[in-house]
Amino acid sequence: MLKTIDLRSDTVTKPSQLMREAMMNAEVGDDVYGEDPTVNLLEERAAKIVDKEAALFVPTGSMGNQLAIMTHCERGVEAICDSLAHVYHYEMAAAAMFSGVQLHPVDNLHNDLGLGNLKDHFRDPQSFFPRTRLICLENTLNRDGGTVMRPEQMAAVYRLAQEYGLSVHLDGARIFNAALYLQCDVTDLTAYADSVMFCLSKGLGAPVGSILAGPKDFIAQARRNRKAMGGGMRQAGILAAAGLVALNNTALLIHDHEKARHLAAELSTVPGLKIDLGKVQTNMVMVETENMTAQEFVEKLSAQGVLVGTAGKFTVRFVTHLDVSMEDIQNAVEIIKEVVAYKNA
Ligand code: TLP
Repeated sequence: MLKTIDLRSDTVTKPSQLMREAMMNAEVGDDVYGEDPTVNLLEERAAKIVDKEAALFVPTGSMGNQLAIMTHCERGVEAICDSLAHVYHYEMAAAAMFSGVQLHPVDNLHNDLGLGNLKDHFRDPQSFFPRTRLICLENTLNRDGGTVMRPEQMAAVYRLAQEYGLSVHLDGARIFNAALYLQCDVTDLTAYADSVMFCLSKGLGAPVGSILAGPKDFIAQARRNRKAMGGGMRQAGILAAAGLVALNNTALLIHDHEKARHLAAELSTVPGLKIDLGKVQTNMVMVETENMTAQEFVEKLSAQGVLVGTAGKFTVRFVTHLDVSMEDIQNAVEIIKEVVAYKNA
């Protein structure tokens, strides 16, 4: 039987045996009363890892980002983000829906090109413009193919934000991938944001869960907002236990990066496919299709057991993770070559 090779996202991993055992044995309590020892331990450890005063366990990365926006901003203000940002493209306009916040996308915010113009996007408070209140960064930048933002770039944004009295939130869903690529400590990146969200349920392999970290009073308010959003979980230690195991998986991400590099190198030689190898920095590969649409390519691969996702009309996204081996990647490469050769013939 055809073995499915699922490269749609690093969210598809299934919890390891170790995680399942940790979940089964977790000590739990009612977290809404602050009485779940496993959640408390996860929040304490997570805060330390990103060097923030406090942390909050949330069900999803989206909720973490949205709580950050809700907690940093009053209604009717603007939050600046990269025009490729997850908060802008993939969170169902939640900032508008739940926080009354308008997102203000800026091209190339993540590289030196956009950084030079960032100040021009801050609104003049003397006019009828909405007030600028927050800058959301994303590292790695998903829609750009998992590219990293260097600490110097983050520092430049942070300095400017401080100068203008703005807050900075970091969507660090894959911040450990960024730190690994940059060969720096994760705190060298999180230092340049007031709040940070990171995901346990992506490359780190937990079934559920993300962390929002920041100053104590900010997290206290975010905790109230989480409850208002229906995210106050009870015996959530069952899930936090998997999160604690996931925190030990950061060193494994190196294999995901190797697999992505291998996949990209192989596919870059295939006529009909185009890859910017310079952007293959972490666990994603963006492939441009020349002779068919992304949707057609996805369907043809899916029929052969290789699952991938579209990221544009002619762009397909491949994501490596814990549950695909180098052998799976090699098998996927052979299948892709056949599918493309058939189409080119
Ligand atoms: N990203 C998912 C999809 O939503 C696109 C994926 O498969 O990559 N920030 C970033 C940078 C993300 O990539 C994601 C998930 C989130 C936030 C949201 O996390 P969840 O899915 O837990 O809400």
